Amino acid sequence: MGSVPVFLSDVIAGLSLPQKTLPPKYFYDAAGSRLFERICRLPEYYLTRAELALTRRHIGAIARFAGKGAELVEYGSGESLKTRLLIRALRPAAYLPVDISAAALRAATLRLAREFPKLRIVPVHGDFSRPIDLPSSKRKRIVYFPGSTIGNLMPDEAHAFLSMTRGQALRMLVGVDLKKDANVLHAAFNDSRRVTAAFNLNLLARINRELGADFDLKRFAHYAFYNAALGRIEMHLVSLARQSVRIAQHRFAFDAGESIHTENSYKYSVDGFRALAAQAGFAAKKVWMDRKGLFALHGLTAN
Ligand code: SAH
Ligand code: AVI
Repeated sequence: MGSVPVFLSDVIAGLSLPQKTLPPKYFYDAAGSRLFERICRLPEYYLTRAELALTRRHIGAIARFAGKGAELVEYGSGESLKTRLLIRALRPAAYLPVDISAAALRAATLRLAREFPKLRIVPVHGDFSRPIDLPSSKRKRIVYFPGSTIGNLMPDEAHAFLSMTRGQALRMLVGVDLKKDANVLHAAFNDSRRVTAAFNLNLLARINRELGADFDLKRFAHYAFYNAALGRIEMHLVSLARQSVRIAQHRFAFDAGESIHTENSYKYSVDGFRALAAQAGFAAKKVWMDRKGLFALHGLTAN
């Protein structure tokens, strides 16, 4: 007997929990990555614009902190948008984008190779929720983790991730969305064009496509709210009826109103994130923000 593919076993395990759950890393098939790129350009989704603005504004100081000529490792690189600013300023010896989305990684690598013909690009297709073996090198490395992707990890997962990267580089740049007015957060995850809803529902479409399931997408609705007590946006897919869904040889019953919890997006104050970094053995040496104080980029050094 062959082993059960990990996507299938993660889906079965998550939907068997009392609060049905799916890991957010599965959002990013080719369609999911394209939807995320559209989210980044939405008027309500301030995160990308704020991080781009702060990176442009402080690029000199960021480059001095990161140091020139090292290898630049980026986790969750997606379309490598902000990275272009860093590549120009740092002139890295190599760029190693790491992403679970083969499609996004391929497209970004092709685009960057055209834009920076002299840059050595070493794409790494992998899942950073497990230990990742990067190709060995004698060069110094800087790890870049923008976009507040760290906010999609539970605090214990964020701790495990930071502990892993601590063994890979002495310096890190981590982009983190700040706590703010819940209405601003709510709008960013409930955009009027419903692109975030499509992004959330694509997870069920992907399960149908790849695992031969029979989710009826019209019978699930996107639901996102700010959970102030836990400091996170929660995204759910809510069943609009009592129904049952088949996935491979498994069946899952849903009550009307029952949800699948698909994503958390934690928001951290500057001090809250510094405490998380300190627990993983990093000292937070620098922090840069956009003019509106929406987003922070932390410069960490390994203790
Ligand atoms: N850094 C980009 C993209 C952020 S979206 C930006 O700032 O805009 C999050 C990215 O992380 C996606 O490209 C997704 O495919 C990737 N990703 C999510 N979970 C992952 C995991 N467990 N391992 C590797 N990549 C992951
Ligand atoms: C990738 N990540 C940081 C996004 C976020 O803001 O948490 C994912 C996302 N989910 C809905 N909109 C965007």
